[in-house]
Amino acid sequence: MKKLIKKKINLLGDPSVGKTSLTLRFVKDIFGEKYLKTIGTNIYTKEIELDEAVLKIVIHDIMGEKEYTAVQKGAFQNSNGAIAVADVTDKSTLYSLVDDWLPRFHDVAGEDKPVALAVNKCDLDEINITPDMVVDELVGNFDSYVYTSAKIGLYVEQLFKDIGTRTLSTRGKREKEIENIVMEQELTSPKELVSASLALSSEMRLMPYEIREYILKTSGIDKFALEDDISESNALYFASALSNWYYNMAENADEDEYFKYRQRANIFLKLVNNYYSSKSLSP
Ligand code: G3D
Ligand code: MG
Repeated sequence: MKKLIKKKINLLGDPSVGKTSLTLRFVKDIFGEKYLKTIGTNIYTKEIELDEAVLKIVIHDIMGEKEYTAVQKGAFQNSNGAIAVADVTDKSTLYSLVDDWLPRFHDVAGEDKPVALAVNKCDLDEINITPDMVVDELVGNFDSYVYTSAKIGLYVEQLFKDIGTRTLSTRGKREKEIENIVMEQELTSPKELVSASLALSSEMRLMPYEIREYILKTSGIDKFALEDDISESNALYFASALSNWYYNMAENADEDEYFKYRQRANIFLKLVNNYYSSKSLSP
């Protein structure tokens, strides 16, 4: 059975940009039906099926008043991410996100929480927010953007899926950099595979030192004398054992830690793949 992971998402933006319409399109696949103008906060949930888990997103659709109220502040607490909505016919709604909504959200929810920008009502002809303007505001403000229409149901599903999966990638910047460096290296010998695995595992603070030393020992590799004649089977055993350890941890982890462990397990599998493909390319 797939693991159920719950994440809280907020809708941000000025009145009438389409926050409630996007939410209702996504959750109930309806548009324009009579519903009460949002008073306070309305909460909806929907499950998204992913490869590795089922993601249950809890959507908080707040009242569109621009004034910073206690209700808004409360709604942002413990949030995992947000969808920021602008109205494509009205430039001011984009700048209001950058100037007001984002700082308020990050203040309460935390700087590291992802925000996806939806430029909504793209079914209308009056395009006053151009892609150039969006790109100018993008860096440092939004993690992604998409033009949506709640009315005709364009890119609404993708929007929620995008922010949902972004709430799951909690790896730090440094760890991503290390992963990129390691993945770009050619690993043509068993020794290089072991060295790369060691470098990665010491970067991943989730693995206790003793565990790594134990796996090294059982694969018959002495880290302090990384000789050139490490056998291929020992090196593969070591990298796979690290991966298996993380997989087992994931199975027993709570939902916050689950994805971290799965990501790490996958990195070691990628390393093994990298080794096989470098080897097949080298003369
Ligand atoms: P809000 O929750 O951000 O305040 P709403 O916004 O979802 O209540 O939408 C405000 C108005 O914009 C509604 O019109 C709604 O039908 C319209 N709207 C929302 N999304 C779209 C869209 O994608 N395309 C178009 N053309 N209109 C949209 P009314 O007339 O009810 O005020
Ligand atoms: Mg609303």
